[in-house]
Amino acid sequence: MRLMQDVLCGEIEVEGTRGLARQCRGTGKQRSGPAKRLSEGKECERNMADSGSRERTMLLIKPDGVQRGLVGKIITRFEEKGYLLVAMKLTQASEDLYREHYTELKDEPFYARLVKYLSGRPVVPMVWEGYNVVKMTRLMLGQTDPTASEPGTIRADYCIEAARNACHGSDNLECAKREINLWFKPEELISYTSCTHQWIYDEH
Ligand code: DAT
Ligand code: MG
Repeated sequence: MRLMQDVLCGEIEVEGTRGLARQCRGTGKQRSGPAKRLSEGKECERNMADSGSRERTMLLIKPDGVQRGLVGKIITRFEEKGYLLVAMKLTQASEDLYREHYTELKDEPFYARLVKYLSGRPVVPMVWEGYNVVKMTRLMLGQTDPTASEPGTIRADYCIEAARNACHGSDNLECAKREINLWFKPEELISYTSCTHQWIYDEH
Protein backbone atom coordinates (compact mmCIF):
# COMPACT_ATOMS: atom_id res chain seq x y z
CA MET A 1 0.00 0.00 0.00
CA ARG A 2 1.42 3.37 -1.01
CA LEU A 3 0.27 5.79 1.65
CA MET A 4 0.22 9.55 1.27
CA GLN A 5 2.85 10.03 3.94
CA ASP A 6 5.13 7.51 2.22
CA VAL A 7 5.27 10.01 -0.62
CA LEU A 8 5.63 13.03 1.64
CA CYS A 9 7.80 11.35 4.22
CA GLY A 10 10.50 8.76 3.47
CA GLU A 11 10.83 5.86 5.89
CA ILE A 12 14.13 5.57 7.72
CA GLU A 13 15.27 2.65 9.88
CA VAL A 14 15.79 3.35 13.55
CA GLU A 15 19.22 2.16 14.59
CA GLY A 16 19.28 -1.58 15.14
CA THR A 17 15.55 -2.04 15.68
CA ARG A 18 13.94 -1.97 12.29
CA GLY A 19 11.62 0.55 13.92
CA LEU A 20 10.26 2.82 11.28
CA ALA A 21 10.77 6.42 12.31
CA ARG A 22 9.78 8.64 9.45
CA GLN A 23 11.57 11.77 8.40
CA CYS A 24 10.04 14.30 6.03
CA ARG A 25 12.02 14.61 2.84
CA GLY A 26 13.63 17.93 2.19
CA THR A 27 12.78 19.43 5.58
CA GLY A 28 14.80 17.09 7.83
CA LYS A 29 11.88 17.25 10.25
CA GLN A 30 10.07 14.39 11.94
CA ARG A 31 6.58 13.57 10.76
CA SER A 32 4.06 14.67 13.36
CA GLY A 33 1.53 11.84 13.29
CA PRO A 34 -1.15 10.31 11.12
CA ALA A 35 -1.76 11.78 7.67
CA LYS A 36 -4.77 13.64 9.04
CA ARG A 37 -2.41 16.25 10.47
CA LEU A 38 -0.67 16.64 7.13
CA SER A 39 -4.00 17.05 5.38
CA GLU A 40 -4.78 19.83 7.84
CA GLY A 41 -1.81 21.64 6.35
CA LYS A 42 0.32 21.55 9.48
CA GLU A 43 4.05 21.25 9.11
CA CYS A 44 5.84 18.17 10.32
CA GLU A 45 7.07 18.78 13.87
CA ARG A 46 10.51 17.94 15.23
CA ASN A 47 9.61 15.30 17.79
CA MET A 48 11.84 12.28 18.29
CA ALA A 49 9.22 10.52 20.42
CA ASP A 50 6.79 10.54 17.54
CA SER A 51 7.62 8.22 14.69
CA GLY A 52 4.14 7.74 13.25
CA SER A 53 2.01 4.65 13.00
CA ARG A 54 5.14 2.45 12.85
CA GLU A 55 6.47 3.43 16.30
CA ARG A 56 7.38 0.36 18.34
CA THR A 57 7.53 -0.50 22.02
CA MET A 58 8.54 -3.48 24.12
CA LEU A 59 6.06 -4.99 26.56
CA LEU A 60 6.74 -7.94 28.85
CA ILE A 61 4.12 -10.00 30.63
CA LYS A 62 5.87 -10.81 33.90
CA PRO A 63 5.87 -14.16 35.75
CA ASP A 64 2.82 -13.18 37.84
CA GLY A 65 0.90 -12.29 34.67
CA VAL A 66 1.78 -15.63 33.08
CA GLN A 67 1.05 -17.71 36.21
CA ARG A 68 -2.30 -15.98 36.77
CA GLY A 69 -3.46 -16.66 33.24
CA LEU A 70 -3.52 -12.99 32.23
CA VAL A 71 -1.61 -13.36 28.96
CA GLY A 72 -4.70 -13.43 26.78
CA LYS A 73 -6.43 -10.59 28.63
CA ILE A 74 -3.37 -8.32 28.43
CA ILE A 75 -2.77 -9.02 24.76
CA THR A 76 -6.45 -8.44 24.02
CA ARG A 77 -6.27 -4.90 25.42
CA PHE A 78 -3.55 -3.88 23.00
CA GLU A 79 -5.19 -5.70 20.09
CA GLU A 80 -8.54 -4.06 20.77
CA LYS A 81 -6.90 -0.65 20.97
CA GLY A 82 -5.70 -1.18 17.41
CA TYR A 83 -2.00 -1.77 17.96
CA LEU A 84 -0.12 -4.29 15.85
CA LEU A 85 1.69 -7.27 17.38
CA VAL A 86 5.04 -7.61 15.60
CA ALA A 87 6.91 -10.02 17.91
CA MET A 88 6.09 -12.29 20.85
CA LYS A 89 7.50 -15.38 22.58
CA LEU A 90 7.23 -17.40 25.80
CA THR A 91 10.67 -17.50 27.35
CA GLN A 92 12.73 -17.68 30.55
CA ALA A 93 15.46 -15.06 30.85
CA SER A 94 18.70 -15.00 32.84
CA GLU A 95 19.63 -12.74 35.73
CA ASP A 96 22.15 -11.06 33.43
CA LEU A 97 19.46 -10.13 30.95
CA TYR A 98 17.23 -8.64 33.66
CA ARG A 99 20.19 -6.75 35.15
CA GLU A 100 20.66 -5.14 31.76
CA HIS A 101 16.94 -4.65 31.19
CA TYR A 102 16.58 -2.81 34.51
CA THR A 103 20.07 -1.28 34.57
CA GLU A 104 18.74 2.19 35.44
CA LEU A 105 17.32 0.76 38.69
CA LYS A 106 20.54 -0.90 39.85
CA ASP A 107 20.87 1.38 42.89
CA GLU A 108 17.29 0.87 44.06
CA PRO A 109 16.81 -1.16 47.25
CA PHE A 110 14.38 -3.51 45.48
CA TYR A 111 16.67 -4.18 42.47
CA ALA A 112 18.18 -7.50 43.62
CA ARG A 113 14.78 -8.85 44.66
CA LEU A 114 13.25 -7.72 41.37
CA VAL A 115 15.94 -9.45 39.28
CA LYS A 116 15.70 -12.64 41.35
CA TYR A 117 11.91 -12.68 41.08
CA LEU A 118 11.95 -12.39 37.29
CA SER A 119 14.89 -14.65 36.43
CA GLY A 120 14.30 -18.14 35.08
CA ARG A 121 10.54 -17.85 35.12
CA PRO A 122 8.15 -17.94 32.17
CA VAL A 123 7.49 -14.48 30.74
CA VAL A 124 6.07 -13.16 27.47
CA PRO A 125 8.13 -10.39 25.85
CA MET A 126 6.36 -8.66 22.97
CA VAL A 127 6.84 -5.85 20.50
CA TRP A 128 3.81 -3.74 19.59
CA GLU A 129 3.55 -1.14 16.88
CA GLY A 130 1.35 1.90 16.30
CA TYR A 131 0.93 5.62 16.60
CA ASN A 132 2.17 6.91 19.97
CA VAL A 133 2.42 3.29 21.14
CA VAL A 134 5.14 3.90 23.75
CA LYS A 135 3.18 6.56 25.62
CA MET A 136 -0.26 5.00 25.17
CA THR A 137 0.73 1.52 26.35
CA ARG A 138 2.26 3.08 29.45
CA LEU A 139 -1.05 4.82 30.11
CA MET A 140 -2.89 1.56 29.51
CA LEU A 141 -0.60 -0.20 32.02
CA GLY A 142 -1.16 2.41 34.74
CA GLN A 143 1.27 3.48 37.46
CA THR A 144 4.10 1.32 38.81
CA ASP A 145 2.11 0.97 42.03
CA PRO A 146 -1.27 -0.58 41.18
CA THR A 147 -2.92 1.20 44.10
CA ALA A 148 -2.03 4.54 42.45
CA SER A 149 -3.38 3.41 39.07
CA GLU A 150 -6.66 4.53 37.53
CA PRO A 151 -9.39 1.88 37.25
CA GLY A 152 -9.46 0.63 33.69
CA THR A 153 -5.69 0.31 33.52
CA ILE A 154 -4.12 -3.15 33.51
CA ARG A 155 -2.29 -2.71 36.79
CA ALA A 156 -5.34 -1.25 38.57
CA ASP A 157 -7.67 -3.94 37.25
CA TYR A 158 -5.48 -6.98 37.82
CA CYS A 159 -2.81 -6.14 40.40
CA ILE A 160 -2.29 -5.04 44.00
CA GLU A 161 1.47 -4.65 44.59
CA ALA A 162 4.24 -2.92 42.58
CA ALA A 163 6.38 -6.04 42.80
CA ARG A 164 3.59 -8.06 41.11
CA ASN A 165 2.32 -5.57 38.52
CA ALA A 166 1.85 -8.08 35.69
CA CYS A 167 3.32 -6.24 32.73
CA HIS A 168 6.33 -4.11 31.84
CA GLY A 169 6.26 -1.38 29.21
CA SER A 170 9.14 0.69 27.80
CA ASP A 171 9.33 4.15 29.39
CA ASN A 172 10.23 6.06 26.24
CA LEU A 173 11.35 5.62 22.63
CA GLU A 174 15.04 5.27 23.50
CA CYS A 175 14.27 2.58 26.12
CA ALA A 176 12.01 0.85 23.62
CA LYS A 177 14.83 0.59 21.05
CA ARG A 178 17.25 -0.74 23.64
CA GLU A 179 14.79 -3.24 25.08
CA ILE A 180 13.65 -4.52 21.69
CA ASN A 181 17.31 -5.19 20.81
CA LEU A 182 17.85 -6.88 24.15
CA TRP A 183 14.94 -9.31 23.83
CA PHE A 184 14.61 -9.94 20.11
CA LYS A 185 16.79 -10.76 17.14
CA PRO A 186 16.04 -8.59 14.10
CA GLU A 187 14.56 -11.59 12.26
CA GLU A 188 12.04 -12.13 15.07
CA LEU A 189 10.38 -8.78 14.31
CA ILE A 190 7.72 -9.20 11.67
CA SER A 191 7.03 -6.17 9.50
CA TYR A 192 3.54 -6.25 8.00
CA THR A 193 0.42 -4.17 7.60
CA SER A 194 -2.86 -5.32 9.12
CA CYS A 195 -5.90 -5.47 6.86
CA THR A 196 -7.57 -3.28 9.52
CA HIS A 197 -4.98 -0.49 9.14
CA GLN A 198 -7.25 1.77 7.05
CA TRP A 199 -10.04 1.34 9.64
CA ILE A 200 -7.73 2.51 12.43
CA TYR A 201 -5.70 5.24 10.69
CA ASP A 202 -6.93 8.06 8.47
CA GLU A 203 -4.06 7.64 6.04
CA HIS A 204 -4.52 7.75 2.29
P1 DAT B 1 7.57 0.71 35.72
O1 DAT B 1 7.51 -0.78 35.57
O2 DAT B 1 6.23 1.31 36.01
O3 DAT B 1 8.28 1.39 34.59
P2 DAT B 1 9.99 1.12 37.29
O4 DAT B 1 10.72 1.10 35.99
O5 DAT B 1 10.21 2.26 38.19
O6 DAT B 1 8.42 1.00 37.06
O7 DAT B 1 10.31 -0.21 38.10
C1 DAT B 1 10.47 -1.45 37.44
C2 DAT B 1 9.79 -2.52 38.24
O8 DAT B 1 10.41 -2.63 39.50
C3 DAT B 1 8.32 -2.26 38.55
O9 DAT B 1 7.47 -2.59 37.48
C4 DAT B 1 8.11 -3.12 39.75
C5 DAT B 1 9.43 -2.99 40.47
N1 DAT B 1 9.36 -1.93 41.49
C6 DAT B 1 9.39 -0.60 41.27
N2 DAT B 1 9.28 0.08 42.42
C7 DAT B 1 9.20 -0.86 43.38
C8 DAT B 1 9.10 -0.82 44.79
N3 DAT B 1 9.06 0.34 45.47
N4 DAT B 1 9.04 -1.99 45.47
C9 DAT B 1 9.09 -3.16 44.81
N5 DAT B 1 9.21 -3.29 43.49
C10 DAT B 1 9.26 -2.15 42.78
MG1 MG C 1 10.27 1.44 33.99
